[in-house]
Amino acid sequence: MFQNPHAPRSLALFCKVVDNYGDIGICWRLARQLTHEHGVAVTLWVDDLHSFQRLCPEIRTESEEQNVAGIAVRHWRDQDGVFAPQDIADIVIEFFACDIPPGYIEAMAQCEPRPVWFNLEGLTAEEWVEGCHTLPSSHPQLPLTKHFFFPGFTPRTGGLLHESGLEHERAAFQSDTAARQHFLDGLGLTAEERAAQKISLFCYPHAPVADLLHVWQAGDTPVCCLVPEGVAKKAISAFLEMPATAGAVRTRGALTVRVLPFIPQPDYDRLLWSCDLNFVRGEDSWVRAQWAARPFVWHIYPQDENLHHKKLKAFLQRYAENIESLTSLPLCWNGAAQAADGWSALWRQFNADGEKIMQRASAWQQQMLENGDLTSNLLKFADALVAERDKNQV
Ligand code: TRH
Repeated sequence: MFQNPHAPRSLALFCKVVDNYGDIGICWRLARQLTHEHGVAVTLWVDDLHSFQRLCPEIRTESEEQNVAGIAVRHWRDQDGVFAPQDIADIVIEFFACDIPPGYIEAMAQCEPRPVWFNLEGLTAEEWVEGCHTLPSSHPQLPLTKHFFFPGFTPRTGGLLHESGLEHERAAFQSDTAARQHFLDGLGLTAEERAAQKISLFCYPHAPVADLLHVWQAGDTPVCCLVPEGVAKKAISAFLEMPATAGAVRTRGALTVRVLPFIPQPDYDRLLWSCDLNFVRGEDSWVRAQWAARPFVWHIYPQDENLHHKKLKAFLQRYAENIESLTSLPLCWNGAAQAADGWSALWRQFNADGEKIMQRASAWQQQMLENGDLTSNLLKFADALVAERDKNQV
């Protein structure tokens, strides 16, 4: 097949939205970075345009094909059987082992040279990841090899998604009082709320939110809790004594709870950068909280047989060092331990360790930067596979 040597590399990224926003959140971030920083021609195949639109309001949910921010977005439904070798990208990524259309795979096998094929896996701090990162897996019938690519926290993994300008943007924003005030004003915060201890709250419905709200309400320090619409609905509307819709706000005791609209991804970063503490969940908001270099508490996505508790502990083992409250509060938040002395004592200790926790957040962020960013690491690995493939063909 004739290939124009000057044409940009093409890449197809397949995303199935299993649940919530993390799947498309991560794929959209990866697609933008590949396009904007590496000049790759990306086609993002996604099966749920409605979830996508919440993160990226430009998405038209009725469009089968659209171009957004330089990325070809295709609605992935039942397109099997319609692919030819010329439709196949140079690099193919299936996200979280989603099964890409069999017709696409068959067309991949007919390409000469064959594309590089990755399964981009989910993030975990467990040690086995290092042994599985970049492992090949041969297709049982076709002459194709897929490689596993694991994000991670060590140099022997693929690292974490991190845009090249992110560090500069974050530092500029965090040192610019006027920019922060402008941003928080735009979210409707009053001067009192801006001056309070600001805590963003993003978690799954089973988190013990009511316990924490109670502690903050009864505390001496003014706390402003910023919660996206739809999150912890039951506990939040009970506190507000009204539906937890965007714009709803109420102060009781030392605590003000304010419901925010779901904001675009870049603004969500700014929210994390503006807060003193961030409760985050899943995968993408968890990683963004780490890049914010601010204290955070992770609510892990629940799995059968409490498998997620193992993953949570693996992360805390790397992250918490010897700061006990940095382990005990997240364990209780995730139901992996009991708050034996109550939430008030847990919170008091977490606050008392504030300075150490802040320093740890910065040190960890610096350490993670040293692993390189996932997108560049993935392309480097793709280049190495292509070089090996071409050498074998000579
Ligand atoms: O939404 P999540 O729970 O997503 C996922 C999925 O459940 C997925 O199936 C699972 O595999 C994964 O978690 C572990 O949490 P996450 O990963 O943090 O994704 C949320 C995305 O939404 C992230 O990209 C940040 C973005 N976001 C905004 O853009 N604006 C907002 O206002 C908020 C609250 C989040």
